[in-house]
Amino acid sequence: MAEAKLYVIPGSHPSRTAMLMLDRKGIPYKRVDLMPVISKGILRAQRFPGNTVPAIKLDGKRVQGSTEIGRELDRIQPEPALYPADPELRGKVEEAEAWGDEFQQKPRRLTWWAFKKDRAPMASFSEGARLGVPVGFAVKTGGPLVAVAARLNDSTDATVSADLSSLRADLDRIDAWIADGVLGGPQPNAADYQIAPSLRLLMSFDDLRPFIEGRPCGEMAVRVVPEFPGRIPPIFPPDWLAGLVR
Ligand SMILES: N[C@@H](CCC(=O)N[C@@H](CS)C(=O)NCC(=O)O)C(=O)O
Repeated sequence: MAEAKLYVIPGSHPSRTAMLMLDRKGIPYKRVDLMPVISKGILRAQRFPGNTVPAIKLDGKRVQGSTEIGRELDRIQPEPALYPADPELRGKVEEAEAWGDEFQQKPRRLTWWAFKKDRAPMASFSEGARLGVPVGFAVKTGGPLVAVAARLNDSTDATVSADLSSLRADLDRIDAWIADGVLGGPQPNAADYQIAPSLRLLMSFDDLRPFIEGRPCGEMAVRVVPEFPGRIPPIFPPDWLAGLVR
């Protein structure tokens, strides 16, 4: 197989999904780190159909989107399988995966809101990345880029406070899937790889980690994604977190 080329943004949770699935398959790949927002033009120039990461060139084929990449990996190399063979369980895993693909937007929106308030923690997400410019410089000059990303992701006080109010219900749902054996099995499936990086990104918030790490979903996230860069010191108004307190 020709070498795969994976386009990512440092700290991007669906990019981590793609990396984990490639690692699981044992498919070697070259990682190309892109700067957020600027990534859009580069992906277009590389003739990808959309403008988001993860995007991969695999045997000359361009595939974009973490879910689509999972399906393509299983197609070109069926073992180890990312989806269960049992049709009923596969249906449930696909349902959890599709939900996880939507759920991604919540940690994304929260993160851009936080970076709009304080760009300093951005540097911690670039651990191990090769951006082509010094990370400190990128953070220092990144104000306009963060403003655009926050606007594109609708990261406002209203959306972010609402996201936090409904987060406990999201965690309950993930825990229920774990209790049902849809998620959190001995070998991660495509839905584990989809949802765990979102949880890890949420856990990079000092404000949110205590509400996740003691739960089955927190344990699953750390097991599936042992390493995830980034740390965001307390930033949310305490009353926005009230819904998370049991
Ligand atoms: N649901 C898609 C979403 C991909 C997505 O929105 N990726 C973000 C990074 S997490 C992106 O490329 N954003 C463009 C930007 O930040 O400029 C997937 O799983 O691939």
